[in-house]
Amino acid sequence: MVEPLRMLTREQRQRCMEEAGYNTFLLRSADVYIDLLTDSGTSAMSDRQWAGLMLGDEAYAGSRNFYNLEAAMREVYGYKHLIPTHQGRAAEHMISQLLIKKGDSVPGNMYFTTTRLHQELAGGTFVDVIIDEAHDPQSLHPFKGDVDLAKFQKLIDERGAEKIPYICIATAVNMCGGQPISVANLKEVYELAHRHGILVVHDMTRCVENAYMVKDHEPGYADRTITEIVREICSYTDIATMSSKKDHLVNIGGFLAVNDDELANKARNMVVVYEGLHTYGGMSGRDMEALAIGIRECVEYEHIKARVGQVQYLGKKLDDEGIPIVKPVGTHGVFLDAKRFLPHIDQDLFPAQALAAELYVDSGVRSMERGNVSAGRGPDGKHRRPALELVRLTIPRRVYTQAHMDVVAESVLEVYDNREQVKGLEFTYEPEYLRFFQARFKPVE
Ligand code: P61
Repeated sequence: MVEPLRMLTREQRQRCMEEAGYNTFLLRSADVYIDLLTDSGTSAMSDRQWAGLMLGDEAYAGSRNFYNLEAAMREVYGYKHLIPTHQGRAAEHMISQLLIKKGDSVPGNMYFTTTRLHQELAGGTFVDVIIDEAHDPQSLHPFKGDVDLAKFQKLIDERGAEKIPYICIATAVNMCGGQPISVANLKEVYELAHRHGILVVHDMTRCVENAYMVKDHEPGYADRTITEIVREICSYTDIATMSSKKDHLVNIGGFLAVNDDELANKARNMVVVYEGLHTYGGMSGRDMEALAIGIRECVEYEHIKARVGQVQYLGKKLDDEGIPIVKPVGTHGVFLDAKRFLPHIDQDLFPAQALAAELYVDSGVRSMERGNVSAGRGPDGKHRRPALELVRLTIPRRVYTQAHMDVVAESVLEVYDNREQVKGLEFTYEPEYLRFFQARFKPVE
């Protein structure tokens, strides 16, 4: 399938950006030339997946597509039970409500927006236990997703294990650039957690991408298949939340996976309240079929190599030109370092937000802020001012060509050359939850 692209003039894009309140989430997609907002639900499905859509069994209960999905999940990831959901945050909501009590601490290898919000809404407090290198865009550590075991141990000593229901481990950590966790580190995390009766919840949204990096960089894994590595990663975790809109190459879908029978029953009891019956959880039968096929396709080596290779291509191009980016380049996008790109803009005037807006005005390329706006306000009511102030150029899977990447790189260079002219932004509307999605801004004169 092809889709015509429309190229607006610079003046038209300037007007679109003003109307969107300087927030790329509020642009209309018809006004975007190359859409690197996200890799979530934006990948292209294969011929096999489209064929799967024709096999939808839309029975209310017990659809055969559900059983195909369950079998595919067990084959690739190895968890025992699958509770389907319409997307990842629904699984996060359920597991947070089921396991977190008011006053609990929930450690994790860097926050993710929706994950942390659901932990907070359940009464918990997120505690960052990722290694310091993850917060440094210039550190070349190959596994910036690793947990600092001393930080985790300190939290256990200070709070007591009974106040820590689980540690949340993301693979291919989104907020620091799509950075992998090593299998060796994860195994140690699992052993430490289990010595204290703490569960390990795996945000496996981009686990396959993480497995590819393990194969490429971690000693001892070069000859293992992607599926073998994914299975080993999952074996050091107890529960998984999944947004299938990423690795699984579908436009919508997700699930919660658990090994414990009793917890599975509780989650099934909850899914009927919020999502739908436990054999569809918000997805249609045809969605589940395309998803089952996507699970098997995404672990094919040629696919994942090409996917990560395209991201690395854009990263290298920008790095060669001296553009400040997060290094090493991760797996789902290239992240511009707005603090070094726009050093003249204070972080409370949202340099990454301003940079994403400027890039769109320059060329129609849509990206996403991942900095002070995304981080939100802390308990003291102040902007969190995270160490990482980034703009994410996220690459959908199987959609764009290398030529598109070249256009993106050209535009970034152009904006870099004129960076002194970019101004900071201030809020004109700030929503209470996940403010970055719907916030509006105006330039500060
Ligand atoms: C994304 F700006 N990610 O990266 P759902 N865990 C992880 C995700 O990456 C993720 C979810 C859980 C998106 C969409 C999105 O702040 C934002 O299926 C590691 O989106 O519910 C989603 O899965 C949630 C964009 C989400 C954002 C939150 O573009």
